[in-house]
Parts: sequence; structure tokens; C-alpha cells
Amino acid sequence: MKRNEGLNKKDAQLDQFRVNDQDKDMTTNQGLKVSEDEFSLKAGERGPTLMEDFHFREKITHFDHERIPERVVHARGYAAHGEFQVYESMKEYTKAKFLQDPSVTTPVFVRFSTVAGSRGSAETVRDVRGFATKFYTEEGNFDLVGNNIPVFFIQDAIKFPDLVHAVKPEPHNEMPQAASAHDTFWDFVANNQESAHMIMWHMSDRTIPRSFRMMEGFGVHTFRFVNEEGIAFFVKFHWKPLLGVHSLVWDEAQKISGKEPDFHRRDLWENIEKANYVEFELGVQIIEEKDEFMFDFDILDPTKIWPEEDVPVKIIGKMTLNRNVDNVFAETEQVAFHPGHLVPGIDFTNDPLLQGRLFSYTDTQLIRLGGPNFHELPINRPVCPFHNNQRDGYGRQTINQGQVSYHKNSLAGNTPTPASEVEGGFVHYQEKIDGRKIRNRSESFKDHFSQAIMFWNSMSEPEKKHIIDAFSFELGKVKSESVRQQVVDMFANVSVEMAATVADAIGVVPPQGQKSSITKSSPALSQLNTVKKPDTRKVGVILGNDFNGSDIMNVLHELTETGIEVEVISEKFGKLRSSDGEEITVDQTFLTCDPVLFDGLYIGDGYGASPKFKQDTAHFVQEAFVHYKPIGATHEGKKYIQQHMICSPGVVTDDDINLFTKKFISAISAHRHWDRKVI
Ligand code: HDE
Repeated sequence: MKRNEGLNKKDAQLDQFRVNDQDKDMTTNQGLKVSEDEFSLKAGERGPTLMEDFHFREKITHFDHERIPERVVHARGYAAHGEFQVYESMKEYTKAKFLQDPSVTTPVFVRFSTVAGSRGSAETVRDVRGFATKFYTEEGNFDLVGNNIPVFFIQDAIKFPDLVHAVKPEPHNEMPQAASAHDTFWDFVANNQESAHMIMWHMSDRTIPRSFRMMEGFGVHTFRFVNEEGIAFFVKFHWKPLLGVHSLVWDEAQKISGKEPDFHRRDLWENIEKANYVEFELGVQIIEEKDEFMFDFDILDPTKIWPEEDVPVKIIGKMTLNRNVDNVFAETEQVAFHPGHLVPGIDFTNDPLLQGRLFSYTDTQLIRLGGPNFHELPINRPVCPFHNNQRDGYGRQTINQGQVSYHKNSLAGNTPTPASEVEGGFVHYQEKIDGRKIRNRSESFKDHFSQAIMFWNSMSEPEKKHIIDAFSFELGKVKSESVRQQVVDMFANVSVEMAATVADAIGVVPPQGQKSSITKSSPALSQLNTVKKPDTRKVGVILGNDFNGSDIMNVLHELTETGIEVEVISEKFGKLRSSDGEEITVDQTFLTCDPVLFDGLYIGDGYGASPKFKQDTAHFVQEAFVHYKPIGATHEGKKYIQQHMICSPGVVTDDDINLFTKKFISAISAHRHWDRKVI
């Protein structure tokens, strides 16, 4: 299957199910033309509705059954279609066909999600983000069901229900929604100390991403690559966003939850609609089998990373998300991912978290999608043919022909036939296993703090401050003083200084202890070291009538040319006129938008007269300032800025319009200006 062939195939497959109801006659589901859809059939104009009104009954019954159970975790998600291409053959490590030929394009479907909240919850809550990718390969579907954080809370899948019960709203009052800032979550943390490393990530800026397009993805578990010769390698998967890794600040994230609960999906949807396609590179870390025990952690432990400085991430391909779904329910809601959907050349390891997931994902689809035939839903169908003796069940769509539905048989020539390994049959990696049946965990899984310390050591000063603030917020919401104390005592194992600062903020006893002797850090973990680009940044442009047309239009033109999205904000919708005859359309009013919805602000010109305008501008500037955002100001805007804040990092006010534009674009690329004194 060469370039685009796979894509065309998936598209053609979906096409069979696409229906456009526009300009069509209305019918019942049996195809009968409907003559009236507003009045139920009654015995007389003011009489009772009649049972024989089959159209009414069909319509209401279907409506009554419109909802399916939401995912028990990752209920709120958003997805897009795209394609993947490998940069060079990975033959040396894996025989997976979609990783061999750089000219082959593989269709993909990616669903991003939050974990804890219900399907209608806000999107910028502090939470892990799911990052699940379905590759429709010619050898079957391969699902990489990962998160935006490379480690997990627990080491064994049997503890997953406990973790999820603890983080979900508390059962006696169903509060709080989509938040970990409550007693049961932190009680779980303090009493399950394997969560320490993950909690450091959870308290960091990683859990409040600016956009799905600006976060990393990780397969988390250690998988195996197996090549044609049968040689296996340990592998970890990474997705690296080409726009870099960027976050919101917590105050902003909370405000967005109210102002725009759909913030992340809107960002994804709008950027794809504008052809700002979303790009991630696929990276792999590879460890040879002989090196399995070379590290000071167990490489099968999902609470550990392989530091990139020790095991480099090899970039092997690129995924581009370039098409929005046609229908969110049919595609995003009905897609069924499973870490056990593999292709030859990729295999599992004994990571006990991964092993448990292999059971859970089919089981959950049975309840969610109502039976065993969810693989027949258009979004889940492989692009290659599938044949076996499985039959029947709720919602079966395939019309299997013939009398034989068993193996072995003679009536159908013993078909469908299993394929040997050389014919492409999946053969599990023949790892030698020799052990006793026990419920236990390896000693090598028992160090819970070294990598949590490494994470802390790797953070820049602003990132450390955000972590302390996040702990103080979350634990500040915990009512049990005992739980607060337990958590602070636990995190003294990471940094006594950090724990003492949090203890002080939340009113518990500061822990005693020594500074850790672990000094290792991994610069790759700090978001300060990420790619910084202006592309697709959203800048609000505050403007009024009589603005300086040539200068302002010039600035806006340059910003747009650089790939920055600009939206003109003013008092009223309509057109603004410049003093030199230019016209510009207002995209938002102060009422319909908010400073938290922009990456930066440009305070332009022409608003001197109205006190209300000044008041609204003050609110926008104040918010952008305290959220460390780039602020540019020229003309009247500059006068305003100078009255309120003199010369601060990320505030650009140069008179020379070309110099101004250059400096403002560079300030936008930097994303946030942490060296700004905000208080
Ligand atoms: Fe999941 N997880 N999970 N998970 N997970 C589900 O499957 C589960 C874990 C992840 O967009 C469920 O279809 C267990 C780690 C994503 O549709 C369920 C354990 C990682 C998604 C389930 C884990 C993930 C899910 C709920 C403990 C990162 C959303 C609905 C071992 C590597 C996929 C569903 C989508 C969804 C079980 C832990 C990622 C219940 C038992 C670790 C991205 O089956």
C-alpha cells in the first residue's frame, strides 16, 4: 500500500457510511415518507395521542436511547483524522510494515482527552491528558493509547479502580467535578507512595496544557520492537509536538473553564479548519535486550522514565492531523482504542500495568458500545480485510455467507486459514518465563522517590514555583488536616524545602529532614527548553475608530504573515475606520471574549474618548500582564501602557514600527515572560 492508498481506503470506507440529509425527503427508519413531523396523531384536535402513531413512537424511542455510557475515564475527548509517515526504514528494529517505507502514508485517528471529568466537563482543568492514536495499517490496526505524561500513578493495574475512585467526585456528594483537589485523591496519594513521581508531573505545568497541539504524548509502558530476524528491543514511544510544549497558568486555566469550557476542542477544530495542520514527530527510545538491567531503575516500571540524556529519543516519523470529524458521536465517541491492538513487529513486555490494560479495554467497550461487534463501526474498522469464525451478537452488520463458522473444517477447505509468521501471522515474542505464581511486586519497583527528585531538580525556578503553588492549591482544598500533613511529609522525600513551603501555605507542621543527596537532573523535562515558535498564537488586538491605518495595518499584516492569528477587539461589532481611510472588521467585542482566551495582546490606537473602552482595556491589560503574556502597544495604546507599567519583560512599546513588530513577534514566540515582576 503506497502513498495515500491507505488514506483513500479509510476515506472510501467512511464514505460508505456518510449520509447528507440536506435536500432530502423525510422518511421513517423504514424508508416510509413522512407527511407530518410536528403534530402527533390524536383522537380529535384536543384529544389523546393514539398508540398507532408509529412515527411518533419511533422518533421518541430513538431519542430515548441516544445516550450511551460515557467512558469511565477519559470521558471528555476530542479527535481528528490524519496521516503518519516514517522518515526512514526501522527495519533494523522492527518488522512492522508501516514503519518500513518512507513513501507509505498510514491513516490515523487521534483522540485527546482529560481523564477525571464527565463528558460535559471543562477542558482546562488540572488533569492528565489522554493521547490515543489509531494507526490503520495494512496489517491491521495498531493503537498507541498514551498520555501526555510519561509515567503513571500506580505500578499494577489491579489498583486502577482504587485510583480512579479516589480522583473522581466523592461518592457521598458527587463533588468536585473534574478536579483532583479534594480529600480522597490526596488520601490515596499519601497511602500509595508509588504515585510520588507522577504527582510531581501532575502538579507541574504539564497538566494545564495550552493546547492539545502543544503537548507531548507518551506510550508510557515499555513495549517491544521485534525485527525480521526475531531480535527484540525494549522500546518507549514519544510524540513531540512541532510547536513545542506550552502551558497555561493556573489562574488563567480556571478562568477559561468558565469563559470557554470548550477551549481545547475549539483550538483543535479551528486550527484544522484553517489548515493549520497539527504536527507531531514520533520518537522512540530503544534499549537492547542485553542492557535490560543496566539502569538504576527497572525498565518495566511504569512510574519511571528513561531519561532522554541516557537513552536518546530517536525521531522516526511524523503525524499530521489534517481533517476534522464529520460527526463527533459516530467517530470520536464510538472509537474504541486498545493497547492490545498490535501489528507484527510490536509486542508487549511484562509491565504489570500494561498487562492489566490488555484485559480492560475490550471489557469496557462491551458495556460502552453495547456488544462484541464494535470493531464493525466505521471508525474502528481496519483498512485491511478481516475474516474469522466469530458470529452474531448485538448490532452485527457483516453478512457472513456460507454454512461454515468453525475451525477446523473440511466443508470450506479449512478456511479462513491461520497464517504462519512468514505469511504475516502474529506470533507472540517467545520470552522465556520461569516463576512462581505469586501476588507480589519486584524489589526493583520499590524506589518511589529518586525520579521524583530528578524531576524536581530538572525544573526551572518558575516551574518550581508553579509546582509549589499547585500543591498549595490542591492541598488547600483538602479538609482533613491529617491528609494534608501526610502528603507534606511524603513529599519531604522529594524536597524538604518544597514540602516546608507548602506546609507553611496550608497550615500544617513543616517536615524536618535533610536535602536529598540526589543531584541528577534531566534538562529535557523542563518546558523552558522547548521549541518556541509564534505560529498559530492568538493575539487580541484592541482597536477603536480613527486608528493610524498604515502603521496598524502594517503590524497586523506582519503578524499574520508570521502565522500569528489576530482578532480585532472593540466596543461594538461592525467596521472600524482609520484616520487615513482604512477599514477593519471587528471580530470580538469586550463582551464576547476575554483576555484569558488570547496568547498575547496588542493595544493599538483610536480609543481615547470612551471611559468604558478604557476600563475594558485596563481589564485586558491587567489580566495579560499577570499571566506573563506578551503585550505590544503603539500610538494611544503606548500612552496607556506607559501610565500603568513601565518597561517590563515581554511588554513591547518601540516607536519604530518595524522594530516594534520584530520585537513583538519574538515576545509572542517566547510564550510567557516569567522574569516579569507581577507583584
Ligand atoms: Fe486507560 N482506560 N487504563 N490508561 N486510557 C481507558 O478504555 C485502564 C492507563 C488511556 O480516547 C478505558 O475505552 C486501566 C495508562 C487513554 O478512547 C479503560 C489502566 C494510560 C484512554 C481504561 C489504565 C492510559 C484510556 C476507559 C491501569 C497511558 C482513552 C474507556 C492499568 C499509557 C482512550 C476506554 C480514548 C481509556 C483502563 C491506565 C491511557 C477503562 C485498567 C497507564 C488515552 O478501559
